[in-house]
Amino acid sequence: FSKNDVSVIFVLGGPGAGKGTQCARLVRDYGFVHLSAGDLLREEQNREGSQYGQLIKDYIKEGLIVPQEITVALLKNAIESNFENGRTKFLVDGFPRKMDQAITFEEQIVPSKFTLFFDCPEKVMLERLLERGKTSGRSDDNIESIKKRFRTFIETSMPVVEMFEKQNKVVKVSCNQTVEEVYQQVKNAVQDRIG
Ligand code: UP5
Ligand code: MG
Repeated sequence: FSKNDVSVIFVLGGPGAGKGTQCARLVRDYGFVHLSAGDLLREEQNREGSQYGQLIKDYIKEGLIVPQEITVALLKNAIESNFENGRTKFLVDGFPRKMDQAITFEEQIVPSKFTLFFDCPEKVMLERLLERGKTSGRSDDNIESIKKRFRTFIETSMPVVEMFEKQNKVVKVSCNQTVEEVYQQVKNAVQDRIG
């Protein structure tokens, strides 16, 4: 595929802000392909014969950003195989969360149309993640890992959001409301921009 063949919306926000939940609704109503970078990494971690399994496992538990080569390659492959099946509209969820990834992806794969940014107080995210942790089975849904994820988000990922803001490519959604209320804002943002 080439840059003009596909369109990508980045979906960013802190851990537990509701990115995955809202992406699922957009898939249902607009036919996007949802690519969660975290899900792709967890899949790769569990893939038999993966040379990155242990590395991914360690990074996720520590709330650190996996080296971009791995994540960018997983996203590129996922876009490619979906494109071969005729799919062209993508929600890239939880990526880019470090400056180098943002630049590599937009230069080498495709520039994003815009970023949907979920703004959420840490206290709310913490409650959601601890609640989800009771059943999620995720190795990073525990208080130690969650604190590390929050720190990485502020120190490493927010600068990416700020860069896109300077380019006027961020639509901010306040996510401290019910799933349906948040989705109304999300729909408005997406409809305004994709017609
Ligand atoms: N919930 C959602 N919305 C709600 C609402 N409005 N009201 C009440 N409850 C709401 O939601 C979280 C929980 O909250 C759920 O239980 C939901 O029902 C409830 P969810 O939609 O899952 O939130 P999301 O923002 O997707 O949270 P997630 O935990 O997936 O975010 P992270 O960004 O932390 O996780 P991700 O999977 O993207 O990344 C995990 C790790 O992978 C990273 O920490 C990092 O180590 C690694 N990673 C990389 O290294 N590189 C990457 O590029 C990406 C990830
Ligand atoms: Mg998620």
